[in-house]
Amino acid sequence: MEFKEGLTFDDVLLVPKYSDITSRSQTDLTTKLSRNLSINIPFVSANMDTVTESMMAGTMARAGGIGIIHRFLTIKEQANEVLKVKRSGSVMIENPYSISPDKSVAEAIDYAEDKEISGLLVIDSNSKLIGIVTERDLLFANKANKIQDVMTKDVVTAKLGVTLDESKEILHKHRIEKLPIVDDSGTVKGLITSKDITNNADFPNASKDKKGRPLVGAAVGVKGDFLERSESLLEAGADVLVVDIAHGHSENAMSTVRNIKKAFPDCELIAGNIATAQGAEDLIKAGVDAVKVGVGSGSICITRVITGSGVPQLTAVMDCAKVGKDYGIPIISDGGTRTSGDATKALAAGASTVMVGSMLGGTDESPGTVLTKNGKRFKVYRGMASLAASIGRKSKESGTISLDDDLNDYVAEGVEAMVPYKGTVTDILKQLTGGVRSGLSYCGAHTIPQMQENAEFIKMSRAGFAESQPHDVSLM
Ligand code: RVP
Repeated sequence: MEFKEGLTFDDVLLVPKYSDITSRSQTDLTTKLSRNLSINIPFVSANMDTVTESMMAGTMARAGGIGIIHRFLTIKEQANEVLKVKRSGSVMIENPYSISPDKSVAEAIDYAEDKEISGLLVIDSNSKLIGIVTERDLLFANKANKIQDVMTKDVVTAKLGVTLDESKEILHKHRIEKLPIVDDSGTVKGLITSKDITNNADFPNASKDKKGRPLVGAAVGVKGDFLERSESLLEAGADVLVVDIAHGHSENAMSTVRNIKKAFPDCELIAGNIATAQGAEDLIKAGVDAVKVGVGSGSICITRVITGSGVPQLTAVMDCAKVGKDYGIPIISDGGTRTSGDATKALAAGASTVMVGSMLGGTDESPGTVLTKNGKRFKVYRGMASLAASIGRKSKESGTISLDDDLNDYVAEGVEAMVPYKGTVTDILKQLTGGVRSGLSYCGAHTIPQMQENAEFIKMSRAGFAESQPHDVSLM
């Protein structure tokens, strides 16, 4: 039996090369997420229930990356999360939420809360615009009142084809925040909001689809409802689906990929996780548009402890990237990224993007509440194969968890943990992308593909690793 050597991020450094870069802004982080989809920074937020729902995905896309909505939601809930991302930040919302005039104020408040929006268009039975209700109209209104009694009736509208500049002028002139777009017969065709216009200007690097809407991905499993789920997610506008299974080099994963591709040939499809060249090749042959690499590298993952299986992340990425390059299929390094240096090493080793969990958990945009313990603030961050995540899933499926359920039957491959509360993910992404841009410069590269050509790794000893950390000083 042969032993193969496996290395990970802390085993190596990138050898500095001559660089003509004088400013980080001369570097370009545009990269391929999958065969037909590009993003503007190489970061993807993990499809985990303590990392990515619509808030995280929207922020990731605004910053130039992408988020993958996790799959531990009902199909309707998950599709709704996709829809929320799609509707945030597009210049014109195509099917704005509306309500009929005979509904009550209470119903309008519930509906707006459910959709996380601040106003509703009021339309008659022929879809003609007859009013608008915003937070201001609803705030102190009697909840039993009808919408027609509280709505604003004289609505300022614009015609289909109105330009962005014209819309801004109208919004400013009338001191309003929402501009419904109607056709000649007064039928609603869209909605432009001041928030979306500002978003568009504030986030020039955002990852967008052809219609100018934020990019978003969503995960599906390999059992049960995956085709129905895929259909709903694609209908809601998901730009890419991710077949999510711990052991992606399996018949389960391959057949799921083939079935999704057969049912939805145009669907951009990522699958994983795998950690070997053969795993990558088999998924590529099954039809994927990108391969997600990482077995046991995640911060909350104990697969290697429980099963003894896995490949150190850097070697896994290098092996898979060789195959990816042969087939023209991008590789996503998933798990074990703790610093921008780790991300740079993964990219230099051949990954096109890096999926991140723990670094993005604990932020304002990650699901869950902030907890205080011993005066410090935290958020829960847990493995999707942890006991807590499994209990969460069970109680979601059956509405409750019974004391008779034998939890000892569940062999967890993940742990539940807490990560420090970190504020907004936007700041974290600034640090991550800034670090990677500098990393490119140290490799004498302006782009990620150039860095992959130029990169030279040097293996280091324990002493080399110790020297790489702050040492012989007291940290403040
Ligand atoms: P990290 O960024 O190191 O926190 O790793 C995140 C990754 O860990 C996820 O994208 C996923 O591949 C993996 N993961 C998630 N849950 C579990 C588990 O319970 N074992 N592992």
